[in-house]
Amino acid sequence: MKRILTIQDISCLGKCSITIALPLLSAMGVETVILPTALLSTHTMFKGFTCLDLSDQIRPITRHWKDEGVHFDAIYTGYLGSEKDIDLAGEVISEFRQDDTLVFVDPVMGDNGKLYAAFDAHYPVKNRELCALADVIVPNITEGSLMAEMNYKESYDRAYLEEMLSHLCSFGCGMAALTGVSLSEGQTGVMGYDNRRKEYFSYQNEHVPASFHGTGDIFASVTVGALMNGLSWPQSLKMAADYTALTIRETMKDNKKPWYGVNFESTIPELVRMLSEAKASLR
Ligand code: PXL
Repeated sequence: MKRILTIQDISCLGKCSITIALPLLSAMGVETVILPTALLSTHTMFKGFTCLDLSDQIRPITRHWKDEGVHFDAIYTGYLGSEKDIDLAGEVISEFRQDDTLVFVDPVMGDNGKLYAAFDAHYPVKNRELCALADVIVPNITEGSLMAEMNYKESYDRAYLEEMLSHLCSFGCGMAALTGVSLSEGQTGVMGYDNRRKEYFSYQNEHVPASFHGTGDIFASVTVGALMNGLSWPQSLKMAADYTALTIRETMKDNKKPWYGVNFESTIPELVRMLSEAKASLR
């Protein structure tokens, strides 16, 4: 069984980060080791959240794992929350990366053209350094534009996305995918770039007119889970896009507060079905 280490926060209420990665990756048949960087009462879009910084635990925990001689097939980082935690995640990557370890970075820091309130203008520079260590990165357009130092555009063409992707890969990662992109009216999906093969890939679904917290974490978790199951880069991005769109549609039936997150619990059986169908096509 493949084993992933995921480094992100635990937000107790408001589904995101580890409370999404752990159930989805487990459902996809991947052992998931967690390294929580902080314990929050809720994610940071709620008012009045509490936050216990756990970063002083990272070195003692990983030292213990080193003594155990543990091997990770992938290291997946998500929301880190501070520049110090980005540096610590970089240390963990250098310490545990082996030739067969996939380093997957979701540089979570903003949306809709803006950095999240907790971060200042230097945070994207630090995230770019972390992305340079990665094999795969999955920013949204806001995060991509901040790291590539390009203007954020609400409406754009394929050339804008291609320029952003090749810029991002020029910092060092092997593959990059921009999430939440619209290549034609009424459609939303993903556009990826494989820097080794110099190949672009895009996949679009009908746009679902709703916005929920945590969909980026759903997309990232399913992509890395699919890659761990032996699916190709385009197959993994397609599955992540389809599953994210399906889960948003499912959540729309339940008229609750969008910042509580999506109802992925109801769509896990479909994820398992999609994965086994895709794996059967590999045989
Ligand atoms: O879903 C990304 C995320 C994860 N963790 C925390 C967050 C956010 C986005 O705002 O606040 C704590």
